[in-house]
Amino acid sequence: ASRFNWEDPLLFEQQLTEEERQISDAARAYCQNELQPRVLSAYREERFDREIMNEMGEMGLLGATVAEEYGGAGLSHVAYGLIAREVERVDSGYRSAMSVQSSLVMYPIEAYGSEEQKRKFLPRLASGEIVGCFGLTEPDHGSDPGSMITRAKKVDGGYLLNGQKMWITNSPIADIAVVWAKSEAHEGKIRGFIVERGTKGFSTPKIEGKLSLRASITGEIVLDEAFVPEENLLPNASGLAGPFGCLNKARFGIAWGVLGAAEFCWHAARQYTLDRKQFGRPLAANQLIQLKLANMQTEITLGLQAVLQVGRLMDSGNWAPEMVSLIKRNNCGKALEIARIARDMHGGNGVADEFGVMRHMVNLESVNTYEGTHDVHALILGRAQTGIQAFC
Ligand code: TGC
Ligand code: FAD
Repeated sequence: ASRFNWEDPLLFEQQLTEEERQISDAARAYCQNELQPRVLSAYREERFDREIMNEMGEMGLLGATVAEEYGGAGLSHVAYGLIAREVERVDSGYRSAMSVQSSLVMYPIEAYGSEEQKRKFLPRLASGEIVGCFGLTEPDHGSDPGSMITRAKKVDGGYLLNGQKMWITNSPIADIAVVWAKSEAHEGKIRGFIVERGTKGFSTPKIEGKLSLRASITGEIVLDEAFVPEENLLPNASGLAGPFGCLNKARFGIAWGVLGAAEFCWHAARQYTLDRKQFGRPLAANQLIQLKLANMQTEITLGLQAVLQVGRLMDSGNWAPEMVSLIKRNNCGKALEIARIARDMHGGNGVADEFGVMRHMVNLESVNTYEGTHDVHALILGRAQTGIQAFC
């Protein structure tokens, strides 16, 4: 029998532990049985079903790497990546909701928070009882968050926050927001604040009309003299390294996730071109079609080897942020290209939402932009190999 498996050419599955395979299978079953049937109408209606967070919580998919004593699953980075891949096989928007909760809200509270903050927020975030969001980007400061305007002013018992955050995943439904602001009391350094829903002067208007990630909810965060008590300041993060520490984790998950979206598109293109006949034979009988399928197979296979290697390095503590830039950038770019080609291979049907490929394609436009654009990650890698900073 041939050792070659077209779906898994370099035997990725064999490189996983038994536990990792079980986690991946359980995540896949939930995503295919519970998320896949909802996504078409959610996308059409630009709707995020809030109960998905509770379901993911029940499945242990929120805060996969967070310690069990705080309600997390205490899993490896590889396991977190495998979960992201399964969620994003259905939709990048659902993976966004999961990533933000896990990497951008639970992670900073676990890594930078006080013991009280961890006990107060993490178990409820892990179960999906409460939802969080992460406010770094501002209307005028996206790629360059270090120039943010949002300020924290020291007052009796806490801080008054003023400013605006833009393009914030989950913000309209969030119960808490991890907001990054320059704090006057800390020499103007960037600090993280947990802002709770119900705070006077804190509002989260929804951004309407997205043509991408329509099954994910996105909004602003408006802070108008919003009072945050001293106990909601994250004590152990100061400077841009605070938010970037969270972004490393989220970008890592994205690098895995987009491969799930790409695999969906590849498999769909393969099946479609096997089934559809033109000129009296299957489309898949044409050299041009087979070349495209071979390219998809190759890029996804190499991408999986890369994320697995970075995951193992993260789990053993031997990683660097530039490795994450490399896989985030390349996998997003390749996944987007694969989705565009898969859309093309579906012909007219490719523009119908029922086929899923164009939904993935337009979703991946956002994923290629958020968490550091494709080009910003090139500049991070360019700096690391030349020693010259090109972006300012
Ligand atoms: P730079 O001088 O490079 O660094 C400033 C300080 O930060 C530290 N640092 C890092 N620490 C840990 N991990 C990293 N990856 C780090 N990168 C930088 C650095 O050591 C330094 O620390 P210190 O102590 O010396 O002050 O800062 P810069 O302002 O020159 O940075 C430029 C650049 C382009 C690298 C950076 O600003 C960047 O990455 N921009 C992209 C912004 C971004 O990714 N935004 C994401 C917003 S969140 C989001 O999109 C969520 S979408 C979620 C979803 O729905 O899934
Ligand atoms: P800009 O920084 O204005 O970039 C515009 C273009 O210029 C890009 O092509 C970029 O690569 C290029 N560019 C920028 N600087 C340079 C340079 N120096 N040299 C060459 N080219 C350059 N942010 C959050 O904080 N939290 C969230 O939860 C969140 N969720 C998001 C959800 C969605 C759906 C989207 C679309 C965005 C989200 N973001 C979030 C914001 C996201 O991180 C930013 O959009 C991203 O960092 C880019 O910033 P920008 O949009 O201001 O683009």
